[in-house]
Amino acid sequence: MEAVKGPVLVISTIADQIARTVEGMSDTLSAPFTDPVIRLGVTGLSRAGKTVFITSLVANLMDRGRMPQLEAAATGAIRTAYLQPQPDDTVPRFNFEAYLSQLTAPEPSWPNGTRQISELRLSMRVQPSGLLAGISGPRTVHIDIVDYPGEWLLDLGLLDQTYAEWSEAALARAKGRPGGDDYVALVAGVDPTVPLDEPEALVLAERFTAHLQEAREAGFSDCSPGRFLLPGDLAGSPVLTFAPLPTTRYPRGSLGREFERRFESYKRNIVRPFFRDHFAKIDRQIVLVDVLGAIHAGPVALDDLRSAMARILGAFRPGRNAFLTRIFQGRQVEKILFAATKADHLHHSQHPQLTAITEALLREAKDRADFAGAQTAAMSVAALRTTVEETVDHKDGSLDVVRGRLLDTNKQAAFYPGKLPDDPAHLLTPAREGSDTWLDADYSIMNFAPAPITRRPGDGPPHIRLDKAAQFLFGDRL
Ligand SMILES: Nc1nc2c(ncn2[C@@H]2O[C@H](COP(=O)(O)OP(=O)(O)O)[C@@H](O)[C@H]2O)c(=O)[nH]1
Ligand SMILES: [Mg+2]
Repeated sequence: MEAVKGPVLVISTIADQIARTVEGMSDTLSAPFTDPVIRLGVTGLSRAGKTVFITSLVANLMDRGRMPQLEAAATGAIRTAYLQPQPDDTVPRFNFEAYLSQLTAPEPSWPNGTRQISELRLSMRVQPSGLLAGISGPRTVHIDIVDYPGEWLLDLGLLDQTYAEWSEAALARAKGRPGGDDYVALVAGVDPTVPLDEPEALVLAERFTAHLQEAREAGFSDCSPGRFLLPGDLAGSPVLTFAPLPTTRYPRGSLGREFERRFESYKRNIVRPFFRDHFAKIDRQIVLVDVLGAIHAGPVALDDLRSAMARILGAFRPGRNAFLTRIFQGRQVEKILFAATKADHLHHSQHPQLTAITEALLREAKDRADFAGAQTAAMSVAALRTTVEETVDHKDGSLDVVRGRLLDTNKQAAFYPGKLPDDPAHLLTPAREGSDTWLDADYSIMNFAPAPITRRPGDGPPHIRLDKAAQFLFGDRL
């Protein structure tokens, strides 16, 4: 729980309330006269697959030939779908056209990583079916897709922490992780009570950031504060120039006191505005999770993914946090879909196991809370299918594999990632117990290039279960 700690906090509290109230008012005033809007949040840690997901989803909603499981597409209720200017002028637009042409070029390539929030409005003309079909004409439904880094959700936990609590936890987490021991050793030689020296502060922040980056690259998920990995235009600013230090009483003007102040500033100027201005407006949410990538990185990475997901899910339980309760004002995210991405790395005979592992990863977090009534589901998806399935002869009988073009060599290869267990506990238990390696199996991963696509008219890019995901997320509103 967050305590009211001083005048600054009270002011920002009032600002939060005013922001929500003014907005709430304009919502009510204009609601009956405007078309329905669904704000769909798309999140996931970096490289989870957000950009590819949004690009393929939008392309497949515009050309609906591959969307049989989306009811409104199958029945023909969706007449047309088209892009429109988004409602928020200050949020960067999701660069749909550029990403789609990259993915569907004669020599397709993956889009570059994105490091900030972006938005896209897709509007659909929908002809109501059933009782209303005869009386009412087609109506327009807008889907505002908001792409934001999952790392930013991890930051919610910071709001409940003091600088000392955060420092202690961050130093403990760093131990044994890539670059972490170096940072801990560096800090051991630092006296946080000495007067602040800005070059020294910068070195500490840079070294701590480098450690977070290395850990992320090695497959760790919980690498917060989120803006340290994805700084955008804040790179180098004082609000990101802090790092964990040994806890003690920091005198006035000392390094420790200044880092404490900047930590509070990070919470106030970065974390809170994101939740207030963006997160609190989301109606439906998809959380993309690279479960296969974490399994490949090993038990420690898988357990870290589990705990990061538990913290991310904390953001969807407004009742748990005074700040969230205030900004949500009784609203809630109505549906949350957890999607294991890149399922085209697996033959479909293994998709049920992948989905079961995804469900189990989230179970602990789900059991602790009811998500205040939000409906949740887990699925295995591939936003862009890069492989075809094959069954090949193998020394122990036949083997279900996938075949695709490798990213680094450009060669075609058949690939079998290893047998995922039917019981998710066979992975999650050793992960929780901190095993260094998987005991009875080795899970490999290959990076496939997007395959050149020949599309029939009316078809979007090939995918796995995007239509099912769309049906869950907003099918009920079409
Ligand atoms: N095989 C396959 N790879 C994918 C898929 N989606 C994403 N990827 C891979 O994951 C990388 C990161 O995806 P991206 O959408 O940029 O992730 P973001 O950082 O969450 O936006 C891509 O460059 C691809 O290599 C998919 O559906 N199938
Ligand atoms: Mg992206």
